[in-house]
Amino acid sequence: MENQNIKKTILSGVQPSGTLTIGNYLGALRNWATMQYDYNCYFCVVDLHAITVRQVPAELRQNCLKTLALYLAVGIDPEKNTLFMQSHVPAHAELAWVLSCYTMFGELSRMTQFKDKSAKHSDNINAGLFTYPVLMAADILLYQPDLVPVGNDQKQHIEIARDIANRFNGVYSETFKIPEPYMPKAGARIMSLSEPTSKMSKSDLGDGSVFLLDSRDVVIKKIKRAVTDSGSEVKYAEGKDGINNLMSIYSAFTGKSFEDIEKEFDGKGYGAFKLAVAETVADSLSEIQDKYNVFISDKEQLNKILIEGAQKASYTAEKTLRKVYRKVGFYSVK
Ligand code: AQP
Repeated sequence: MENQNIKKTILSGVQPSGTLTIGNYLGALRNWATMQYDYNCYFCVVDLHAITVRQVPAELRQNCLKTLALYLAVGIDPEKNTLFMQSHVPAHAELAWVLSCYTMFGELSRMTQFKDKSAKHSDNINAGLFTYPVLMAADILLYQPDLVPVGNDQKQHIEIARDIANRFNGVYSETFKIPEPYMPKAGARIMSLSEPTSKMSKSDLGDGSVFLLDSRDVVIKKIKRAVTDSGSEVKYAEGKDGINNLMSIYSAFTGKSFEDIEKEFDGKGYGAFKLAVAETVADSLSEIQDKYNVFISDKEQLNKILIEGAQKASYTAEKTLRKVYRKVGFYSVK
């Protein structure tokens, strides 16, 4: 029988701020699916984070369920893992407030995601966008995880979560476990196909992002149109951002090394390489989509998973929150 107590704990989540991309898949979800056998896992849909950028309510509601169905479609087993919606566990928002009092304005100002998103959404630079890393620290620390599997873009957020936890532990004695980031070897940072110096994002609705629910034709069209340089040699090299990105994608989906890819496409040019990448990605996505279609059509099952997940997550989260409230000196009648 599996013993949850001797397994290490991991926690991760994705924002339902659109349809997930192959960046979310390779940087996060795919790892979760392999880690679920060896770890005690909490995977959430971080809907509270999504409203830092204005969302259309009906679309957000849909995207929450679609994100859960995609978790299931990539093979994450709801029996083995705790799958839940962040807003269904109030302890996330409650701990975030406490932790915000142990987070410095200066350290939040240095977050690159805040700078990037403020530039992208200059008409809505809200306080939530600024305090996003505090909520993320609460998401993580509530479950006392050993590891947080994320793409490379989230490394800075894990570091600040560790700093906040260390600061709190320093003031009040050991309260939070200090988590380590866990990044995949291949696919930790997938770049936009149309702008290969920026990361691929689900909120980029142009041809730069390949979405997990894109049709085969759309995937092939987007990858064939991917921006590359004026050369023709398939080689991983500085300055060849577009080709480097396609090589990373191909490597992550096939398991082939860059050296093998260079040999495979020696003398064949960019056209043949792009087609091979496109077909490989389209084949993998069609497997995910077949499973997704089954899960998304059973709302009752999705709701059941969310209800049970929120109960399980709340049990652990409440335990940590009560400990924090006690340490900071809140009066309790229990
Ligand atoms: N391009 C990427 N390459 C590798 N990993 C990525 N991740 C996101 N983009 C890439 C990883 O996916 C997980 C979930 O991310 P998120 O949804 O919480 O937020 P994000 O990083 O801001 O993702 P997006 O797609 O860019 O969303 P929007 O457009 O809404 O901001 C994280 O583990 C992240 O590392």
